[in-house]
Parts: sequence; structure tokens; C-alpha cells
Amino acid sequence: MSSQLGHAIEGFRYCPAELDGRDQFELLGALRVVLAQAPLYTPAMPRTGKPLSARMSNCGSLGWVTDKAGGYRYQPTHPETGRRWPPIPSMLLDLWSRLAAGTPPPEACLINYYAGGTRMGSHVDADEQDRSVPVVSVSLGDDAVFHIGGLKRGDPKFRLVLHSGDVAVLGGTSRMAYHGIDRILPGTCDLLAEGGRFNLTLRRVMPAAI
Ligand code: MD6
Ligand code: FE
Repeated sequence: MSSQLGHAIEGFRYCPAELDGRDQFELLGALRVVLAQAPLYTPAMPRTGKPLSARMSNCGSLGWVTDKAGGYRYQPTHPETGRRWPPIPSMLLDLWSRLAAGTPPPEACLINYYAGGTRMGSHVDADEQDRSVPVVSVSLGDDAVFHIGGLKRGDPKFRLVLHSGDVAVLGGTSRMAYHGIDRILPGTCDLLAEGGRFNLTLRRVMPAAI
């Protein structure tokens, strides 16, 4: 599956079970600490103010946010508490060093929480100034049906199920490919007491100083 995808979309890497059960538990602990300082909030679409279905937070020096008035952007503070985002847990920085070796470190880790029945429409991650560096994403909790297409919205899509502990890397051409989450498969994982799924995406936002 991943090699077929690799041919269709250069630079896409699917790393199944990159984190084992212990790692997932440890990462979840670090995530709970982050969320105690930077609670999940409900983001809204630019202009319409329509709420997104996933709830979000961030860690790192910059976080991705969206609301009706300000639209999509990165900022150093939580939109509701006004406080700086907590640091990115070291486990995630280690993962970045393994999977995006030789690139400048990520400033941002977007945290998405999907309750059962929520989704993420097809989108391109395009709000980063430096889009030459991959985006690395980690799944925790229930399985999710992920799709990835091409550079145009209408291009054919491939689908794969992301499990807890899986990592997806969008580098190369795939960095600008449309992708999203069709649905969450409730009750497929018992890592999260509350059910549902977290997805953590690590991004380089600003070009590295030379
Ligand atoms: C998700 N993932 O897995 C949504 N973006 O919940 C993304 O939007 C994503 O998995 C950039 C790179 C990898 C991803
Ligand atoms: Fe994305």
C-alpha cells in the first residue's frame, strides 16, 4: 500500500506502529500535561465563523489557530487563555529527528481531537512560510480513515486507516497534496478513556536562519 502511494505521491511516508504501546502511553501522558496548560478549544472557519468539527490546541513556540475575524494563522499564544503555548514534548522532538532528519526543528505542534462522528475536510497545509520541510503526524486513539490525493482537489484519492501509534510524513511533492480524515472508527482503541482520537502534527513554520 505505502509503496503504491509512494509512486503516486512522491514523498509520502506511512510508518505503521512507529510508537509501541508504551510509547503511546508515555506520549499521552505528556499530551495531558500540555492540554492542562493549553486546553482544547473549538476553532472557527475564516469569514463564516462556522465551527470546525475537530477541537484543537497546540504546543511549541507557534501554534496554528483559526477564527472568524483572523482566519488561518500561526501565533505564539492560545486564543482563549492568551498564554504562550507549552513546549513540544521531547518524545515528539525525538520522533522528528528520526523521521525528518537533517531539517530545522519544528516550531509548531497542532493537536487535533476528534470525538466519534467528527471529520477533517480535504485541505493542504499551506500556512507555513517554509513548505520545503515535511509535516510529521502522529495518531493516538481510535482508528481514522485518512485520505490523500494530489496537488489538485479533484485528483484521485488513496485511503488508508491510521491506527494509534502510526505516523504519516508528508514530504516532497506530497507536502502540498490534499488530504483529510473521512471518519473516526469508534471503539477501535482503548488508549483514551474518553474515546476518540488525537492527531499531533509537527510543522516547521519559518525558514531557518542561515
Ligand atoms: C489527521 N492530518 O490525521 C489530519 N496534515 O487527523 C493532517 O491533516 C495532516 O496527517 C499534514 C501532514 C500529515 C497529516
Ligand atoms: Fe493536514
